[in-house]
Amino acid sequence: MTTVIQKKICLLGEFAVGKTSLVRRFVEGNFSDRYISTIGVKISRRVVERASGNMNLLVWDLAGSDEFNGQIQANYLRGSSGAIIVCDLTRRETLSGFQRYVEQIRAIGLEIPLIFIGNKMDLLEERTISAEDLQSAAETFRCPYLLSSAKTGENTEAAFLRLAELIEARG
Ligand code: G3D
Ligand code: MG
Repeated sequence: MTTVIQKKICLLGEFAVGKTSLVRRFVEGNFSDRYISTIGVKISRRVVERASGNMNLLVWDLAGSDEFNGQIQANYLRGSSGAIIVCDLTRRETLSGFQRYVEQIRAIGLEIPLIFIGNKMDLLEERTISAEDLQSAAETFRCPYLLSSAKTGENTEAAFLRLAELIEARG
């Protein structure tokens, strides 16, 4: 019998950075198993095959507006085994949110692996955040980072799989 472990991960990032698009790519239509309307969260599921057994990833994504009060934020984060924090490489202000998200995660006592994603790497001409900017943010918080495109699919799966690896390494 194979063991299946279940892990919750959540997506964080300013409005329209591409969180939902990244999740959609990753779960490939296997979307919206559950929708918790009271807190505006959509939960999708994908099984990732790992050497140690299958990992059932429950991906939490904000369904509506990304504005919420502190209580919902805590409910959204609580129980997560990892998080993907996303910025939009064409909107410089979306990078400054990273610190806030990391602080919110730590404020509720979560010590979980994080991955920083600079999304929309396909929009080269419009890029206002460089790979070096992202790298330096990642170094500040000691997190791995990746540039991705939910549009082309580049590094989309890789980001989720990397997080799954880090979660697995934590045991
Ligand atoms: P959010 O869930 O973080 O709020 P969404 O963001 O996934 O809803 O994406 C916001 C918009 O950005 C969408 O455009 C989506 O198609 C686009 N988008 C997401 N990822 C990428 C990407 O990697 N490259 C490009 N070029 N666009 C992307 P619309 O026009 O549907 O609002
Ligand atoms: Mg969304």
